[in-house]
This record gives sequence, C-alpha cells and structure tokens, in this order.
Amino acid sequence: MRTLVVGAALLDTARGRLLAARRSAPPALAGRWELPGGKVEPGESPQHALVRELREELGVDAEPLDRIPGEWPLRPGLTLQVWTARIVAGEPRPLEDHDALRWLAPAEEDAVDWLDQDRPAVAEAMRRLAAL
Ligand code: 9L3
Ligand code: MG
Repeated sequence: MRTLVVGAALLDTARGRLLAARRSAPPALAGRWELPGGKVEPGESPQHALVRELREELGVDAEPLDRIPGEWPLRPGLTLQVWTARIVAGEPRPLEDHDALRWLAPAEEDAVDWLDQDRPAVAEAMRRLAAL
C-alpha cells in the first residue's frame, strides 16, 4: 500500500512569493521548512486532501491549481506530490504542525532550510513565479 502526501506550493502571484512553513514536529523534522500539506486519507482525492490540510494547518481556504510534475519518496510507502495553489480566503497562520511561516520571493529560495524532498518542487514553483 502506498500513501500519498500532498504539499502545496502556495503562490501569491500579485507579490511574486511562495509560502514556506517551518515544522514544529516530529523532533527529527522540527525546524525544517516545507510546503504545507499532509497525508491523503483513504477514498479522498489529492486535491481535496490539499484543501483540507491547508484549512487545518493554516486556517485558509485554498484552491489547487496545477500539479508540479514528479513525485518524491519520503520513506517506504510514503510519496510526496505537489500542487501549486492559491489562497482564496483567509490569512495563513501556523495553527497545527508549524511554528513559523514566511513568504519567499524567488531570490530568497535558499533563505530557509527546506526539507530535502521538497526542494525540487520548490525550485520548480519558484521558476514559475519568476516567469510570471
Ligand atoms: N512531508 C514532507 N514534505 C512535505 C509534507 C507536507 C510532508 N511538504 C513529510 C513529513 C512527514 C510526512 O511527510 O514525515 C507526513 O506529513 P505530515 O502529515 O506530518 O504533514
Ligand atoms: Mg502536515
């Protein structure tokens, strides 16, 4: 069985920025930055999981846009996929599993310590932002 983890490259296209979230748990990952998201539940679509996770973790209503091609193994049985997304309502706050948020411009991509598996999707999302 394979469980999907969906991550959101949340884009603020008006300001040309991407949202980075700093994990507060588990201890092995705390302090590292990621694209917010989480596990797809049985019977749930990846896009629905993304919307649910962003509501739970950040308190925002979000709309998935495009899948970023590729998938990245996290650990046996767990695979990361990433969608670009935009916030349609709310101001993101670190409500669950994060203790800080930062909006980053493409030039600031390396300003935070991203989880290794998130880096390729972050790079692609930043390329797209820079091309807007
Ligand atoms: N993970 C990695 N990159 C991400 C996300 C959202 C999650 N962008 C990893 C961290 C955890 C696992 O996937 O080991 C499950 O994520 P969560 O449900 O704790 O967010
Ligand atoms: Mg999560």
